[in-house]
Amino acid sequence: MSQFERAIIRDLPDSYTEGLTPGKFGMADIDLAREQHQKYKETLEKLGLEIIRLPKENAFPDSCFVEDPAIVTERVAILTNLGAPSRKGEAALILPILQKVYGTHIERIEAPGTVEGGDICEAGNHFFIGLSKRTNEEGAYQLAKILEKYGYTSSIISIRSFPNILHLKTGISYLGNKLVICHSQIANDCGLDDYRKLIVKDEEEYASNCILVNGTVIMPKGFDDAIRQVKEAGFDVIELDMSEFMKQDGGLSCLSLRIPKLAF
Ligand code: CIR
Repeated sequence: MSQFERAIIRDLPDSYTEGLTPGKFGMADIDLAREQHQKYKETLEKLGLEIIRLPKENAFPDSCFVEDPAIVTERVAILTNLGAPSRKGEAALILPILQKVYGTHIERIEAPGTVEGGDICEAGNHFFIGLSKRTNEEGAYQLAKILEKYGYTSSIISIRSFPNILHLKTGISYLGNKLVICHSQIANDCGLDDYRKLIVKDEEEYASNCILVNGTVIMPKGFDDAIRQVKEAGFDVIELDMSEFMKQDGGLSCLSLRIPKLAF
């Protein structure tokens, strides 16, 4: 799925800077973050997506990272059970819009299973499920079963030995036609043996998180070698300044749920 019709986004809460972060890149500037979020929204619109914009939720500092409470596909939406205690309530917040878009075509990850959407990398009809500090074995098992029920395949990639990588998609993105862009650490995973790889330099690891939207790859600005590689692979690239999301450990994929044409 790289053709999308709609995207769900959520406005940044006033509490944005209180969200979870290792704090390696300093304190985020919320006004600048809101400007960057606006440009992100405009870019998705420019690429043909209708934006479903949800209001800010100040009680949940990380709630603008809407990718984590749900996984959306053309056949089903899956409500996750987030692994981070401060984010658990975000699933209930996203449910009403999923019900509006997907009707009854919704499945759920149940405790003690935990899954965060950032750990799930869609690659056509296959899904890589990342085992991380936020996604556990039980959650991965439940998700694999749900995906199978809807005709998808899945496999596991563990990122637990890579402390810099929060979610699987922090370290890998799928660009279609069996091509991924990823960290050098993840590139060695045998689950990726059948895939072509663009490997980002260690100092550009943040650029492993990018999104292919209707033929164009949106990438974080300032990661020149990664951007060059993606352009040389034949893609149009739009660069966005993501500095204030990087400070909160978020990337391009986390800021939206991108919905393809539904198959039902
Ligand atoms: C968190 O740690 O949960 C947020 N500060 C960042 C979430 C980023 N989401 C993602 O990579 N899918």
